[in-house]
Amino acid sequence: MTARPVIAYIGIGANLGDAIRSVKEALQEIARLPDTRLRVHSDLYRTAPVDAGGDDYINAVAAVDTMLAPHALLEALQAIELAHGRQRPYRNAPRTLDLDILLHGDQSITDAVLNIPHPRMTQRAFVLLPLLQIAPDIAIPGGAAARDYLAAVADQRIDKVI
Ligand code: PH2
Ligand code: MG
Ligand code: MG
Repeated sequence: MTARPVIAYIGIGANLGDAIRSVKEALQEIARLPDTRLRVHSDLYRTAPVDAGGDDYINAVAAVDTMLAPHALLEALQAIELAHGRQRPYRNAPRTLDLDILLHGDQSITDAVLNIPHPRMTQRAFVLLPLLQIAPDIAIPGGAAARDYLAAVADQRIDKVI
């Protein structure tokens, strides 16, 4: 039997240093991950921090075809974060680069290191808008269509980077 790739969605965020550059580099680095192909990525968005301080964030979402299992993908993404000097002094601290697995096929996973679907993704315009840009009809496993969550985040500032 030959394994088939699944589509995973990765949330990308940065609000420390040259955030636009970091997000663009991260997209290239994601495209180079083993056993993984970048399908498409959203535009870059400038967003107000949610439950966090510091400067505005730059956010985007990437869709990949990947043969990597969720934990292997997580490790690969954490290696990219580290290469960008990611530090974790406290929860939701400003960061040079944050790469979150939002969705991995239709899987639901809850363990010590992974929560998929990402537990807060439906409450965040900086995830929902870029995700819906590249996957307008996507549904959240165990939840509703992603677009159904939009109205509740309408007050969160998000602007396309031009
Ligand atoms: N990430 C957080 C907390 N708050 N706010 C914005 N606008 N963008 C983010 O990527 C973000 C955030 C924790 O990961
Ligand atoms: Mg995050
Ligand atoms: Mg993270």
